[in-house]
Amino acid sequence: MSKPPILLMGHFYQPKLDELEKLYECHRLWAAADPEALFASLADRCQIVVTAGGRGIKADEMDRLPNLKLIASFGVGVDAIDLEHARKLGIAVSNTPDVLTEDVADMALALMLGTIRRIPQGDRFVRDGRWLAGGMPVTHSLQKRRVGIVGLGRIGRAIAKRCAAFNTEIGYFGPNRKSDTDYRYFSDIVQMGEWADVMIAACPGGPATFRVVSRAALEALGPDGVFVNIARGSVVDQEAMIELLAGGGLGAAGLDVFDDEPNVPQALIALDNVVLHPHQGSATYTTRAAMGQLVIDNVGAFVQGHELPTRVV
Ligand code: 8YV
Repeated sequence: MSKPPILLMGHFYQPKLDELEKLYECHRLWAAADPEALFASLADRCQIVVTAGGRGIKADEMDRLPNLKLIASFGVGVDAIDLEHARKLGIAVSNTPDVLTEDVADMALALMLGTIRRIPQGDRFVRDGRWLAGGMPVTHSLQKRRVGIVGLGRIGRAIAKRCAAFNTEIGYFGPNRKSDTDYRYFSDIVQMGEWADVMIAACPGGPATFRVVSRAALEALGPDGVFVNIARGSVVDQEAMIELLAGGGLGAAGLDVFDDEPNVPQALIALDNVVLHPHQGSATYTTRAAMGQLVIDNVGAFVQGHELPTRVV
């Protein structure tokens, strides 16, 4: 039996990509000498696209594959996929939730602690030999601070659980109050900024959360405030954030995600009060393998006519 064709639009965890390539006739868009010709050659027979969270798939790309029936994405966030268009065309979309929650939450805590206790700056201090001339300046503490989480979904809750172990008070902002927690709810992010010492963005990206962490929210967080982002660059007003960090209006930031990755503005790189990380929240062997397996499972379920294990649309 011939292998079903798949258009691979974004690279993902190599060992699982290798497995997928053994099972299907895979075409790597990023390696194609002529991407247009590849789309054209697959147009009448390709039902499956596998993409990565950051790459997604645009409406016009879906249009070029008139037989497309499944978009299996490697990642929980589906903000780079035009979901409305997929819905309209009756194309199913799957993602990789749950398996990455704990690692992403760990990354939020690592960034929060690393930013407040200035761990990378300390590393540079030792490497540069500056310790020999005297001790590193003292830092702020996380103890007894207030942490406001933007988005109390799966990842937000995993972050809150960890924050509780660090003796912090926990609040959250989101569209709805959750009936099953006692964490302090804010329906207004600026009010949460006024209350919080640390704000952690953990909400999905996309139009509903675009720039939800506004200039006003960051100003409310204030000169001693710390902003952590493990969500998407789009959820924060990056320009305002850089201005406030540079001018002392915001204390510090720990960032795993950015607008227009992997292009990080020089103005942000130049700052000493930021910890920067190259979108690695889910990037551990175990989690990436589990995410890749979910992609394979969703594709397999589609081919066999079964319900998708993690369907979004
Ligand atoms: C991945 C992510 O890095 O799951 C997500 O939404 O942002 C990350 O886990 C990304 O999707 C891989 O492309």
